[in-house]
Amino acid sequence: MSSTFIKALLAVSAITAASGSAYAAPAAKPTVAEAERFLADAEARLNKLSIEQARGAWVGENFITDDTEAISAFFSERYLTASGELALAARRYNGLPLKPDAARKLKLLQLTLMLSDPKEREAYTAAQTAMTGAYGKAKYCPKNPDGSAGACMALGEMEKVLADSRDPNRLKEIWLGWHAQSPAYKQRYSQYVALSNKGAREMGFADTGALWRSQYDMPPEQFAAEMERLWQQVKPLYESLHTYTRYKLRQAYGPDVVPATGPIPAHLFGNMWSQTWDNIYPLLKPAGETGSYDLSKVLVERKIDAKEMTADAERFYTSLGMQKLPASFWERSLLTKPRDRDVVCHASAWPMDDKDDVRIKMCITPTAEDFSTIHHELGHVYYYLAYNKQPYLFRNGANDGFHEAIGDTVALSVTPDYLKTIGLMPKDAAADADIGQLLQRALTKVAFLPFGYSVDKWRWDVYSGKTKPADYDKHWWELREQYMGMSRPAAISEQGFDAGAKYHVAADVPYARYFLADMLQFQFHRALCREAGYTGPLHRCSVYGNPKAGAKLQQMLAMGASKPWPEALKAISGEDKIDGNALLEYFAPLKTWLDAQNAQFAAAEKH
Ligand code: X8Z
Ligand code: ZN
Repeated sequence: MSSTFIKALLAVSAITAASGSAYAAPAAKPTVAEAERFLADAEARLNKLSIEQARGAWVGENFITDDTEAISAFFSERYLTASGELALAARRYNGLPLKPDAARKLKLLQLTLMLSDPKEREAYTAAQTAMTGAYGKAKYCPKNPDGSAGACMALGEMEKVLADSRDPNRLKEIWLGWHAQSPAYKQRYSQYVALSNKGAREMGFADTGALWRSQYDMPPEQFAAEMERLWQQVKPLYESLHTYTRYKLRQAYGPDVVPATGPIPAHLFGNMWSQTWDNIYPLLKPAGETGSYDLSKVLVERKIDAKEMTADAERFYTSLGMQKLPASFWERSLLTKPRDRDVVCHASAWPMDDKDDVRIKMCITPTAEDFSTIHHELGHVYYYLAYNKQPYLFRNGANDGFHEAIGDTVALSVTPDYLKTIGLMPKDAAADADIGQLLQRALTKVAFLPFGYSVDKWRWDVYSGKTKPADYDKHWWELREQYMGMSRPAAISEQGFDAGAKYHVAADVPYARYFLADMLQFQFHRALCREAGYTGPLHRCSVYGNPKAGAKLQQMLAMGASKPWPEALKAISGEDKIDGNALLEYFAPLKTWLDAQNAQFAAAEKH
């Protein structure tokens, strides 16, 4: 008998003792009744520990100090210990003729990593909290031209420069300034990867990447193939957008900065990771469009604060028939960046307990981008509220892509007409016509696709050991060139850690979810618009104020993770496959237009 197995048995006895249930020490042959009691005890224990873990992490990310980091790591480790022990103990019941719910719970319980050595568990959780904290407090401190120390810049300020400046040298400086921060935790990351893999292997997975790919109700190889299938489906649309963007960037910055062929330098897309390009819409907008209506400008001019922006988003959800956010949401959320302390500003939504303590943490600025992100975060919050009656192991999204897609689905209904309805756009404002609006949307949704795909393609190779630390950047940029058509604005080095300059790599949050969400949100949007009886073009549909559509959404949200995700997808859309088709339908008029523009540009360049 291995020592880990003995530990698992001890853990099971400990649960029995702690919960005082009638559950006896495992007999030689497991029974269905024993498995059911085991699951009930496991859920009770994990539920309790998850609440402590959430509190520790909340404090850790809201007040980054050495002490809070230690507190956060302490509770994470306790959770990790329990979930690992329970995962191992759960194996005993595999193969029993359980009811479908219990069988599903047993499976979900085993989709985790298990580190049997307490020292390694401690090192693992400490590294994870430390990297999240390091990312949160990283700053770029440029020197003044005279060599003296200049003011340090936090990520938010740097993102603003990337969004607004059109000076390629300044853009490059800021881009490099941020990407110079992550090498500080590169070594820690590579050690963390080794520990994480060890934990995945103890549970029988090939590595952590395989564990991640196993979370989608299908074998991991099939999931990788699904991702590739989806990418191939939407790739032609991305290519049309990339080609058009190249022409426009060449016009703006000249041929010395933007080459006629090959990858485009990554600092020119208005975003630190070039994952969304909406900030450069003014450079790309169709001739004749005024682009004069600017939500960011309205928010600033009218001094609409973070709370009001959040309340506007809440109003969308209540218009669908959903509940008002609980008072504790408003009391406990962090909506603006504190002036006197470091926090993890990357937007997030938190289920704090098994009731309705839900919060968001976000450094809101008055921009259209943040307005949309608040809708995204509230999507998570309403999902938490909808499934909070489910048993612990089902209190989750149908898969993680569903969780990321809900708020974005709602934000697709934030159309110019809707903004007029709620008074955030003057009634007489001339919004750009269809193509302008679609282009704006494509700069967030279509531009994102290869980024969403390639982040975890890189991590899968890191976790499998195919990519070693000295090749982290080499491989990161191979993928970015291959999928996104972009290049690093300066030489690649063996010490570099550009992937670590992205929050989800530093904090070890899987990323395939956002790629899936990019497709799913259009499937959900199309389904809700149909439910609302809408028959026009998808990009003009808004389900604001339609409780019938709201009920359809709510029905799926309430299922949580209780059923395999294809059933949840079926409940809302009648489809049982994630598919790029709804996204392609939404953007079809833009694709035709982009291809015509690109043909004209190509013809003009020939002459
Ligand atoms: O991280 C997020 C959300 C929180 S789950 C703000 N997103 C991804 C990112 O910022 O990289 C939303 C879209 C992609
Ligand atoms: Zn999210």
